[in-house]
Amino acid sequence: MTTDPETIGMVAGWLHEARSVVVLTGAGVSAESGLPTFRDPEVGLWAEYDPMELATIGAFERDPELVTRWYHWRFTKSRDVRPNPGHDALARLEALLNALAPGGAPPFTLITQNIDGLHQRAGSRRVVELHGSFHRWRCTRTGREKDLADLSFERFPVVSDAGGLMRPCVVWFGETLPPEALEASFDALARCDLFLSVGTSATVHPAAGLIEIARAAGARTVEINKDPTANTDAVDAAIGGLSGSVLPDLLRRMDELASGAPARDT
Ligand code: BJW
Repeated sequence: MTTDPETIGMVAGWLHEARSVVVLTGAGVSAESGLPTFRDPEVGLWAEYDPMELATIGAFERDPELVTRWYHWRFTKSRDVRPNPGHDALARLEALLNALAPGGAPPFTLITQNIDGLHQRAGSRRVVELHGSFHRWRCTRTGREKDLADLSFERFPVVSDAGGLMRPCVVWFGETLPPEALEASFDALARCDLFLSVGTSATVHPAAGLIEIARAAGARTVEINKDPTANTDAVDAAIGGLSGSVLPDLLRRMDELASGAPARDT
């Protein structure tokens, strides 16, 4: 793991050269906005309960009030925070790569495991939500979906007009991922020549396996993470640090490359 300017300059060069970039993000990218990650010791309902046990259909069936409160608490927390410089840098990267290669296949795909919508709020346009979103909820009886804004959270759990419990449109353990999200991910990975894994512990599948698909397609692989993960020793470049600092740094280096200015050490 390194934060040395040489590695950052090298990865900025790869980004500048790449024709198709895929970025996979996890909870670490939203940490600097003030949202708890899954596997760091945390506050509120996260300190009292193991998030890995709440994110299951079994937990919802056993205690729908608790699980609904947890997701609603997470939504209100996310509504009250802002995207951080890491989210902003990824939105700028997308715009920059689109401007460098107008037309044809999209040169940038952001695949996120996060359900908080912060990438979209930062201005990212092409976002694949692998684990769904807590902005949409669906009736467990009819399958009909509603926007969170159209639901009342005065009582927990939330019951639909049809008498079914409402659950967030997120992917819990043992559930399959949205087929359209998987398809969009596989499409992008098949043509990607640079893959970045950012702020994820890379422990949950199938997201954790996407890096292998990118590698098999011939892509260079990069990890940006606060702590080492199972990927750290296998990637072409591992940058240890906070995504809210490393990503803006990479963008600055890319701007310098795009304007022809010599890259300076930061
Ligand atoms: C920073 C930072 C900063 C902090 N800057 N970095 C193959 C092998 C083994 C098991 C399986 C397998 N295939 C399937 C499975 C089973 C299971 C699984 O993966 N289990 C593992 C635990 C072993 N997978 C599934 O069940 C999936 N479904 C599936 O495969 O269906 C087919 C199937 C069905 C039935 C049987 C078999 C197959 C579904 C997985 C759904 C995951 N859902 C959750 C909840 C989503 C809704 C919600 O948000 O509540 O997704 S669990 C949770 O983990 C959430 C996250 O998206 C996901 C990943 O977590 P993430 O983002 O990596 O967060 P953290 O906290 O783990 O890591 C944060 C990292 O950031 C850390 O490394 C920090 O250091 C770092 N960091 N601040 C940079 N500022």
